[in-house]
Amino acid sequence: MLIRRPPDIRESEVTDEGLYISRRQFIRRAAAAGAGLGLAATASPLAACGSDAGASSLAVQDDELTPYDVVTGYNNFYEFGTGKDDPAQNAHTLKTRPWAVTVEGECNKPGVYDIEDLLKRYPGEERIYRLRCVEAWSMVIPWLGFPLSDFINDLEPTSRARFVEFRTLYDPEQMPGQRRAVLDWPYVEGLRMDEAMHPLTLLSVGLYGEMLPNQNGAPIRLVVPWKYGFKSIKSIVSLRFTREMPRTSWAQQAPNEYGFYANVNPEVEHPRWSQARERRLGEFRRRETLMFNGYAEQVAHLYEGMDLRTNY
Ligand SMILES: Nc1nc2c(c(=O)[nH]1)N[C@H]1C(S)=C(S)[C@@H](COP(=O)(O)O)O[C@H]1N2
Ligand SMILES: [Mo]
Repeated sequence: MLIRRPPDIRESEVTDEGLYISRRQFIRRAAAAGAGLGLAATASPLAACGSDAGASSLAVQDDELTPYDVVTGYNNFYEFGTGKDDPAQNAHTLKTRPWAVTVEGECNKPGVYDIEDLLKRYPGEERIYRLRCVEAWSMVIPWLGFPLSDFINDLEPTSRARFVEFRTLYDPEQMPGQRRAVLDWPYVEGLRMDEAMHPLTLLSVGLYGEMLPNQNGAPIRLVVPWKYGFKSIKSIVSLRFTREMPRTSWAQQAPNEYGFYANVNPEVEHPRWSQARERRLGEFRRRETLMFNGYAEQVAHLYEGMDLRTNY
């Protein structure tokens, strides 16, 4: 079955209105797409989300869902350690309730937004996206979430807002990896306003029909499928509209290796390795990495006239 509830999640924990609706919609859409085929169902991104934004053009041959155990067992979440299996081992110390997202900066509706209210106000939908890590592996994940643009529209950014900055929780008690100065904590990411408003950009609250496991960024994280995975910041506690380009964690840590844009680009190599190919987790063969991770038709216009070699 596509819908999987890990045995340690009790029924009482999954009754959030938004997720309940998501799951129902997901089941209906999966059925409508004839996708009751189990984990190997062909994943045409957006095919299951009810969008009419050219779903068929988003399909990539042989895109199969990455198995649940890989999606939740092989992670980058340095707040819980730098090993790929550290987050699954250690992230149980993160308390995801109560949880709120603080909104600040250039907008008319700053404030503290409770996660329960967000889940009620923005019913989730299913989005199957490829996610490609800068370390040259990729996955195909059935996310549950809502467009970031839905939230931003309600926050009424002013005309001065040019960027959105996101922050992860900072709490070394809950996130023991923050006791080591691997990064300048908290983790910070950012998007230009038009990237944030793009219909592909998702605030995700779940995957595989369930609430997000802690290691995947519970209770709410960003998913920007045409950018390297590090842009998809986890466990978000604040969102700030700014005039200036945010100082993002990885661009600050290693500016010659990681830029603000971080668009997936097979033609621009990382200083220490090529970005031309990738390994889909669960497979052995190498795949060609696609421009904008295969979403060029949807997003290339955002970067018209920009030199993507210098704006990496
Ligand atoms: N707060 C935070 N967000 C983060 C990271 C992190 O270390 N801390 N790692 C990023 C990287 S490098 C990747 S590839 C993705 C991985 O997401 P996943 O584990 O859900 O596949 O999360 C991104 N978001
Ligand atoms: Mo990554």
